[in-house]
Amino acid sequence: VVKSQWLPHTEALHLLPLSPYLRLLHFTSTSSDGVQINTYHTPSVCSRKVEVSDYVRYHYNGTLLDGTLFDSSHTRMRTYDTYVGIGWLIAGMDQGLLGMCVGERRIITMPPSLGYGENGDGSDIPGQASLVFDVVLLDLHNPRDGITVTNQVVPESCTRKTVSGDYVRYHYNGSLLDGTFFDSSYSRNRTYDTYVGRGYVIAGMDEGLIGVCIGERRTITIPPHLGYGEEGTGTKIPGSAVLVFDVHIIDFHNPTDNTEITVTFKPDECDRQTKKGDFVKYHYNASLMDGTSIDSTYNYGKTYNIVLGANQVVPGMEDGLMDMCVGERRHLVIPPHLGYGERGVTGEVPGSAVLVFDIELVEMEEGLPEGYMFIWNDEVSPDLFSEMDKNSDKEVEPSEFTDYIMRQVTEGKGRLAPGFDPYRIIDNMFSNQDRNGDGKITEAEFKLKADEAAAHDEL
Ligand SMILES: [Ca+2]
Ligand SMILES: [Ca+2]
Repeated sequence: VVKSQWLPHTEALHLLPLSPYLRLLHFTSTSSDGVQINTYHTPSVCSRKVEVSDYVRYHYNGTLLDGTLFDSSHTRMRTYDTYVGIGWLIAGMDQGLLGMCVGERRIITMPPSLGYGENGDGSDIPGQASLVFDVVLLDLHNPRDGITVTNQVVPESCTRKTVSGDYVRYHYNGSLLDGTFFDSSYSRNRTYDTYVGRGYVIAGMDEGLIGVCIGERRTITIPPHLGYGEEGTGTKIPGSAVLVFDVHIIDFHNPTDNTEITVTFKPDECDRQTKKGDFVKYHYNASLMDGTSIDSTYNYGKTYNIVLGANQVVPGMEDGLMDMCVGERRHLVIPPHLGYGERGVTGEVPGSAVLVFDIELVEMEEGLPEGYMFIWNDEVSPDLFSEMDKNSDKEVEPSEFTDYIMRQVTEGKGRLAPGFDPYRIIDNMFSNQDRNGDGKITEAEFKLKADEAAAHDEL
């Protein structure tokens, strides 16, 4: 019965030679009582084909054999989303979609027995109608799927891989399975930054970003139940969509990280190692983990000079310059909480960036003990006040005070903290002694201060 109703329609094809899909039907091997499948576009890549119990999203035009359109997902502007092969569809579609690739276009022709049978469906599909569906498959997954990681490019050197709780900065291009682009961090010209494994991102991404190396590239394919589910999100991610993220890991760190110090060159001779308070002169090359250069003292032809422990550089650099010999070279990896933090430096260091410094200690000047800005190398003169009071008017003026201290320094009897403006130090010393702030130090003021200092030393 089915066969006899099928055949007359085949004749009808010859009457409509210009219709493109009908022309294709000429080349179809006819199995007159089954589903006919004509693939007229095959995608270049097909990693997977529709199997029984898969969930698919597709567009279709449904026509009768004479070309009458009875239904189209295109006109509704939304895909048809369904399980395949488990009776959710008319039998002809349940069969006809099997083996299909994402991006494939095929014409599925079915006899009425595999469509809507004797009674048809509503007013559009008459009884005993053979049906022709022109289908393009957009999406495919199985509810049992996990994420898949493909196209991995792992850098040669990878000493560490992300674990849950790490903070990752990465770039991504996001697309649907059919290639439709939906989002890119590159378009915003900044990385996406997040903790991984902590539920801040969709479950599939949380999982796909575990075990990555800095510099690694990978494609993470995420089924909807690990993505945006049946609802989708925004205007670009439809419900039940599989998501494909091409990611590039820029850097990552853990909030518990310390500065990583690798000695790359150690001089044979090293009399003394740097300590807090030392004035150090060093060269550096600064870059990001992806190799982007930030700055280099070599460009300026002069060293960077700081006092260690005086908060003149980021904490990670303070760490990296400690216990170092002159001539020594080090490779430092500084996590953002010991660098420029979440804010970074506008135009130079992105927020939350891990920094890489290659440093070389060129010179050091020993600092003073903590809390001191001036110390005596020799015994203090018992008659300090009158030595300072050059014009013997029983008052020490600023110029007398400054001249005296500078002379002690020049003669090697005393020492000022290195790395600071000596005149500012001396000004502070003077103010300290000038108790009533009248710009002169009297003998009484001087003695009071000396007694306090002595008492302090005893403690
Ligand atoms: Ca005087
Ligand atoms: Ca005074």
